[in-house]
Amino acid sequence: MTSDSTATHPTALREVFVGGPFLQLVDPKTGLMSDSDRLKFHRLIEHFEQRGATVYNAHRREAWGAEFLTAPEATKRDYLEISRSDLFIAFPGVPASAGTHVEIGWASALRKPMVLMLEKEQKHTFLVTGLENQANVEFIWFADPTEIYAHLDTAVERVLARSGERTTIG
Ligand code: 5HM
Repeated sequence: MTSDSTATHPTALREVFVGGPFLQLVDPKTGLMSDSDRLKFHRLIEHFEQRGATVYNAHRREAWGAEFLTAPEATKRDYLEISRSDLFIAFPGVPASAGTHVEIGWASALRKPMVLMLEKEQKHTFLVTGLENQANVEFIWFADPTEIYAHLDTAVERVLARSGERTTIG
């Protein structure tokens, strides 16, 4: 018998950054994201927090639209949080989220293990779908966000196992 809490989750994840479309999901009338969009991020955040990780996520930090930071403050915090994270995970978004694509560029250059969740049968930019040979990334393709969870832990394990290996970017 072992008291090692990592026994059931062999990979220790300390800090995780969760990114994805934000501005386009904020309803101009209410100034807030819808409940279903919040739930999509909330479930992902919870998944990693239940595994003991500290999760950085702007949507929650900025109260789902109610407490937007200034652009310079959000940019600074996101860059610092991605820099310190062991894992970057994001929805690039359909339509593409401009901010998330900037973050994917940062995470690639910082050589962060990345998991990107892409929507099946939708258009995604070549510079994301072509990232596989350039950066440490796993893609999860989904039609419905609930499908993500069957593949998530395996994708995370794979990128973490490869971290430290040389990639073209960085
Ligand atoms: O361009 P868009 O809003 O979709 O960019 C979303 C990404 O930018 C998120 O992953 C989030 O980390 C960051 N972001 C932020 O931190 C975006 C906005 C609004 O554009 C914000 N804070 N207020």
